Amino acid sequence: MIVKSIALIVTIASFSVPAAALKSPSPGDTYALIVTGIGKDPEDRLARDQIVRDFRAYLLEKVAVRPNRLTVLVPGADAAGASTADRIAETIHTYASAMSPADRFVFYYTGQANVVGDTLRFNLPGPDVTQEELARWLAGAQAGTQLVVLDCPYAAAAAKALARPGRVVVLASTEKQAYSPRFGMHFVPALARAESDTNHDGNVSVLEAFTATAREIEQWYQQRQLLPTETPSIEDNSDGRPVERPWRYEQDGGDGRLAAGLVLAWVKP
Ligand SMILES: [Ca+2]
Ligand SMILES: [Ca+2]
Repeated sequence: MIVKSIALIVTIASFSVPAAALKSPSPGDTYALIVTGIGKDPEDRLARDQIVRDFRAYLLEKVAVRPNRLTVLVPGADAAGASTADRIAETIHTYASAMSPADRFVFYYTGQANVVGDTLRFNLPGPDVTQEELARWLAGAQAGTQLVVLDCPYAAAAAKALARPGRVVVLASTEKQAYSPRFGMHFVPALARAESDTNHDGNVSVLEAFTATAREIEQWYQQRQLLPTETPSIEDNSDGRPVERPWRYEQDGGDGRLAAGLVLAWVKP
């Protein structure tokens, strides 16, 4: 009886896939959590708010994430929408309990962070969250494809803690870089822009968006004759060591292959 019920549900589910999902590069569902940390600098805060708005719009409109599978947590919101440790843990737990290996999970952190010892701490309202706590919460997510973006200072300090098979970890700065990075201001628009599709296969992979971002950041600092205070990297082969030039994965044999295959949305419908 139970077996029959499950079979029926599976049959119904397979016939009720919405049109938007058929266009998705992934057969499963996408879940996403965007978290903004606290920031003291008003200009930086405005920039991060814009990144969050743009990434949210991209996920809803281009990736066709269902609204009940997308959560944005920000400082200063009411209890349910606040970026506290408890709400982050709860949201990941709620999504994780609904996920299957065919699904995808996107986690994006933008805001301040610091390092104590070797541990990255995300600066949030209330207690900070450590890299170990985040890794432990994310470990419950069964989604076979995961994208974790740490758009914060010292990001690469968390590479080892967050590395895991099937997970692309995008890091905006090295473990020594203390300044708030520009990363998301380039990466989020690059994901949504058709011109980022440099191999002309009709989609923008995470690697293509990252490559465009790394070049734009390099140019931004060069044009202002400033020494770059941020060097982004990717860890996606689960050894915990990120590389700064993942577009060379075929020559170098390091990270980049998984990011090259990770496409959140087609550029052309
Ligand atoms: Ca492409
Ligand atoms: Ca690696």
